Amino acid sequence: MTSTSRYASAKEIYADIGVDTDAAIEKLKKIPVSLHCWQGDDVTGFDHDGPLTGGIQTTGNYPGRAKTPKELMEDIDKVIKLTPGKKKLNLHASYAIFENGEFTDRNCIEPKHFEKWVEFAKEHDMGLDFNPTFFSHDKIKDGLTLSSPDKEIRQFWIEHGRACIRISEYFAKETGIPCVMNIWTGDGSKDIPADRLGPRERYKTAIEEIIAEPHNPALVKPCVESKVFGIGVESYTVGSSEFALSFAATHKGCLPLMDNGHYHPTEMVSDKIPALLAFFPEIALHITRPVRWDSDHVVLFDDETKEMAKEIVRADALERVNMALDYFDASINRISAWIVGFRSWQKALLSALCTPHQKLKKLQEEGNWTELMVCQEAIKLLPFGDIWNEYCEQCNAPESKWFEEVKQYEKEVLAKRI
Ligand code: RNT
Ligand code: ZN
Repeated sequence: MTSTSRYASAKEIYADIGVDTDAAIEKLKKIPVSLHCWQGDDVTGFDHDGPLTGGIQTTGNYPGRAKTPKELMEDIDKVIKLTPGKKKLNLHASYAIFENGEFTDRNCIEPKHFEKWVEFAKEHDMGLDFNPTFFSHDKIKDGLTLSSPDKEIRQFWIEHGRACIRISEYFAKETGIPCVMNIWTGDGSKDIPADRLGPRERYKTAIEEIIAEPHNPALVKPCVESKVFGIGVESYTVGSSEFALSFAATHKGCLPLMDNGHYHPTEMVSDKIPALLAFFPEIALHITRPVRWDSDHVVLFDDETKEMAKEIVRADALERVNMALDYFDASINRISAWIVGFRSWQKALLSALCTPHQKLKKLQEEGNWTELMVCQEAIKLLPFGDIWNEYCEQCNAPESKWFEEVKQYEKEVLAKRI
């Protein structure tokens, strides 16, 4: 059987349960997912020489890490080419590009330090998202940035946040696509604090000062990302879930960002998505794979990933959820890691778009939990692989070819990097 006839047969099977697979494919082609630039270089960036510090960590030392803007862009080019679907590119402030030995500290960075990225985004017809970088810097004092009791430290980071709002607006104006700007800090403490409220009050005021930087809310969408704990920050996290949610709920234009690695292991972000959609016009996600903790493993086509995509699609909220990937694995070929993760989220979305949600919802509403279970189990064995292959073919990123090309690239490019 050729792939065309396999698709024709699968399409019929889906049509029988009321799913239009052509429409699903067309829809997915238009939904942007933000590709994180930091998988390519282990979250290093270009504005410092020191290690990754501040509550996150990469593990592994697979050869071939991108060390220059040129290398990173080359790698991103590969990932874009070998993945189906519409993209935005997600940058961190630490990826500023300085020319000829020039250096500008984070509180003073300007749009000009990101001109090359804008050019790159335009070439690929992509929007840009942005993140101030509150880690890997010597102005982190006792593990704190925006919540530091030291006014000078706080001020430095507030200025950084404000500079990033200006850069985000520049991105939106240049690309014509709104920029999601996410605020995450690793602020917290290793051991039991004596004051949990003070740092949170300072954090609140500091974020308020950042978002007070004049900007057009239709162009810049500030977010606050919460976290439960980090390595070396086990006892107290300033920007906890309650903090971030309450902040977003009480500050117009500010979105809550949920990273599914940032909760207790039995908490499910798939369940939290519709809870937030009941209150917020828009929310944001960092899609990752936590293995026991916020380990930032490569996203796979696993149950919770599928469940998250289902919640977005069945709530008809693809336009209300800003989806970004966030993982970094340095123990395997980084390009492959990037591609597997991006493709996994695309699979999850397509699979959700090929689910007869109306029919299933009706069964639930009628209280027919028996048939609901039977249907949900039957759906798992539908020939989804044929729909996926058709989508990949249409997007010129066939499943059967990409890994060969990555292996070739490893041989010809990555292995030659020193
Ligand atoms: C860290 C947060 C944060 C970072 C990126 C690099 O735990 O998830 O989003 O991963 O900003
Ligand atoms: Zn995150």
